Amino acid sequence: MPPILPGETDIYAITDSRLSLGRPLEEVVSALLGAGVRLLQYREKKFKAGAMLEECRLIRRLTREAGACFIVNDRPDLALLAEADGVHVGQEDLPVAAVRSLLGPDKIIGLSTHAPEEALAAQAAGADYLGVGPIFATQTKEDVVAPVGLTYLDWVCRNIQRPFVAIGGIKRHNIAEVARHGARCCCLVSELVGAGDIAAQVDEVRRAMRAGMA
Ligand code: 3NM
Repeated sequence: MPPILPGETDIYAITDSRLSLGRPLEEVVSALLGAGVRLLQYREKKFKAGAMLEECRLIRRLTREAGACFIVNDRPDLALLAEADGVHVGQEDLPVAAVRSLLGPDKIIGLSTHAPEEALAAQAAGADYLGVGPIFATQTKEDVVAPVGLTYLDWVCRNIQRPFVAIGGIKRHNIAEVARHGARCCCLVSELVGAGDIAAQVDEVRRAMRAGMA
């Protein structure tokens, strides 16, 4: 199964048990995949490693069945053990070169960036895709930098050749604007895993995004 990068698919979903209305991970992930999400990241900051590995293995099974790409946040060890397609790291996590030496050339490595110099460095370091954000204010990520707004997104669209995903505070009501500014893949956390009806929410978000691209 070839890995799927941002830009080859429009929606990038990230798990977060704190926002999932008490529903089990399997229910949330199945709903996302059933709605056609093809790029999914596992992100839990406070769980123990053993519990995270079990959850990663569960997501690997579900994403494999659905033909979806599976990325693990921050933890190359878990990605290798669970046979994930790749890892997403932040500016203060392991550097891309170190993750590459662990994962080899075929796995996907994503890197969060918040400013032009970080985007250029991510590209030079060989990141396969860039996170671009936070576009708007978000409560979901702790210690997040101030919103970079659409200005940084505009800069990335003009200057970066790698695939990228816009992230941070993206909702149904503002995703059209993000798409209008050139994003072809958007990542939403609270708006998707926190929705009562996840499948309906994915449909609505997609519809709104397409409207912005038209
Ligand atoms: N990374 P929501 S913002 C995980 O800017 C993450 O790098 C960000 O959550 C970045 O869609 C973010 O609920 C959280 O605002 C996005």
